[in-house]
Amino acid sequence: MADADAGLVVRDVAVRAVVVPLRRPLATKVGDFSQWPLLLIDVTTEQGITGCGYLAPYLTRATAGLRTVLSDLGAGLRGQPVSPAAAYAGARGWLGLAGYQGLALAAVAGLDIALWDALAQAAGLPLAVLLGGTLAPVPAYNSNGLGLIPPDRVADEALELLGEGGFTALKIRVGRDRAADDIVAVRRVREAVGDQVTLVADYNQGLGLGEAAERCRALDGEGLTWIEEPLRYDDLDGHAKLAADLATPVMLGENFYGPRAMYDAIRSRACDLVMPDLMRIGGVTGWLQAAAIADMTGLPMSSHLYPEVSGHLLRVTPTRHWLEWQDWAHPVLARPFDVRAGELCLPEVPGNGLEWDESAVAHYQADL
Ligand code: SMN
Ligand code: MG
Repeated sequence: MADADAGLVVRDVAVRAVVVPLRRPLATKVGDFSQWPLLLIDVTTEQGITGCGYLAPYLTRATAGLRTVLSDLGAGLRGQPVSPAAAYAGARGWLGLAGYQGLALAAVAGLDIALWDALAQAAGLPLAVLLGGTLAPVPAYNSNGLGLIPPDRVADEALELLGEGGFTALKIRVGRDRAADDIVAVRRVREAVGDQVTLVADYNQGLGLGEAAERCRALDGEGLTWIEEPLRYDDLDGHAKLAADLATPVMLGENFYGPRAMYDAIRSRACDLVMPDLMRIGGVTGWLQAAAIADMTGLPMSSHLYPEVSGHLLRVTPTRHWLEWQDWAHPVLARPFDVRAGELCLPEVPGNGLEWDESAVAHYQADL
């Protein structure tokens, strides 16, 4: 059995760009989003199985660079056995020279997601099951709205968001020009949804340390389950000061570039909770390493974006906490995932369950 593998050999890697509209444009402290660029990644194999994944680089102008790295790394996979571990390790060598974070790691993640999908399809198992878990539903909060809108509109939007899938949890963006408006917004949402609903607040890195202490303290008594990214994401010392000062847990994670960055943040006591982003943490392989770190250090772990694949991964995350639900890729999915009673339902199909709606892909195709 020397060198036995899954019996799949990579034929090619295709990357296509689409830009889809957001049903509900989202204003945040890091930017306003009305459309969402996606890179769709297809790893074809000699055996006829195609592994799929997508990356969401936020900005159309970030897309071309990522696409170039994906194509470069993808070319190196041609003729190789489908082995995410080998591809990840191989990329590490290259990244040691090109830089381990940013677009390079994102590209590694995109290929890793598609390679794991191919493996799971070849095994005839849903990804969560291949990884040793089950398809039990995953508790989710609705993150599809409650951007930086005027406080007099938040109550109606909060109720709408709860109704979109029987949700019991929501995220509200904060960081309005006037601190008092954030408090009013949070209180109006709370009044509208009642005490039983879980509410989390996201500053999207919008504050400086001085004002953060004051503004986070002012929100500390509002019954929030977490306060997310009050400061620039890499200000670990600043976050550690806030985390020590606040009763509300501080959440970081969507900007952890690789599992080691998460480990560093935890060791710095910069956060009480973690929520890696599938792209930035390094795909399925990076996520699994991060999940082990969260387990060893005892931190609850949630997801950021990528609800479809993250849903599978949360099933095998020992300290699983919340799935962040956004339906932003739905316009190009042949089988959008469902949320019922506030839980993500993982489809009973082999692989990660991503499948492109080809006519929609043609419609939204973008020359990026
Ligand atoms: C977020 C995600 C994607 C775009 C803008 C803002 C946000 C989150 O930080 O956590 O959902
Ligand atoms: Mg966030």
